[in-house]
Amino acid sequence: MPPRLIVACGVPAAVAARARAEFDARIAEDQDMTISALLQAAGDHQAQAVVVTSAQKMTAEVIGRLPASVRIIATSSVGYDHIDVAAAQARGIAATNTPGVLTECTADFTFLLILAASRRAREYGAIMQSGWRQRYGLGDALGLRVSGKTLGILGMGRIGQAVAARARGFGMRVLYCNRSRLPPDREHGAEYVAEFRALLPRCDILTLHAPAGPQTSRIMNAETFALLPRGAVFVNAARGALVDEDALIGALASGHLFAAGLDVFASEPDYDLRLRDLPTLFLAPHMGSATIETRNAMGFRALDNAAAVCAGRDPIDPLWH
Ligand code: 8YV
Repeated sequence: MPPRLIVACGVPAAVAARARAEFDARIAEDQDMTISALLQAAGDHQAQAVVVTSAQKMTAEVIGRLPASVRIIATSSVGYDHIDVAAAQARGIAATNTPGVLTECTADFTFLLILAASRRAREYGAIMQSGWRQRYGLGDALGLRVSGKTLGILGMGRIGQAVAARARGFGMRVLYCNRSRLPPDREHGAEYVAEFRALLPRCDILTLHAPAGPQTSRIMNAETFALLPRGAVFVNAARGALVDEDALIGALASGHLFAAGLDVFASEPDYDLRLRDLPTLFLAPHMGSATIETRNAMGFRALDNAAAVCAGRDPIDPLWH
């Protein structure tokens, strides 16, 4: 008998096809299942494995209501702040994520945000949408040069390192802040700055790649934005919980920040619409990993984890040991 699986989130067709071929699978149609639909489906199907996305909050309460048949929660994401891992462990339910497979596309997207914010992509797009028709003088609507600038990276995990590698191609000087210094072969020529507050005044551009959690909650706030030099560019493709959005709005509205690029928000999808009204803020709807190749790889990796645990093997990407 193939293992019983719930895919509670919308996945690419290739991932759904593989889930159907290798599991006795129930799969969310176009939309992610609500938590109550997920619990209902898991109970009805006596699921052994549940695949979720970061939009589905697997709190201790939700995990406590999963049927006893469930042996693994496999999230199709690298971030796992939406899963109460201790609660899963307490019930002996494996929890896994998908590290590695989304590193390159998320780093690419970070550069999209850096370039779009610095080079005023949102404003130029709006000008073209409205028909253009009026020449700009050589001194009008100017952006900021990216190449050769100093880039600060908070969080030098896989994605931070991939951003640092790309920054070298732009001739940038890279500084990073991380819980600990990396071995030199993984630093990509970047300079370690142990103190976040010491890093900030040195950044022309700051990008966040740290996980959400108590230590990073609203790490960008009125005080830390003020420590960036006037005219800095700020980018976040990690988690919205790292940013006090009131403080970001203030820093953009006052002109302290030249521009910003956000792929993630404190509240998703119902993000704070005041952000929409800031022309120097380039916005994307949490799409850092959203390429055909990467979303397939993430889904396949979640299925690999589910298959391993259902077959009695260790998970490939365990979140607890
Ligand atoms: C996903 C992400 O798009 O991996 C993560 O942590 O935030 C993104 O890659 C999102 O979580 C959907 O699962």
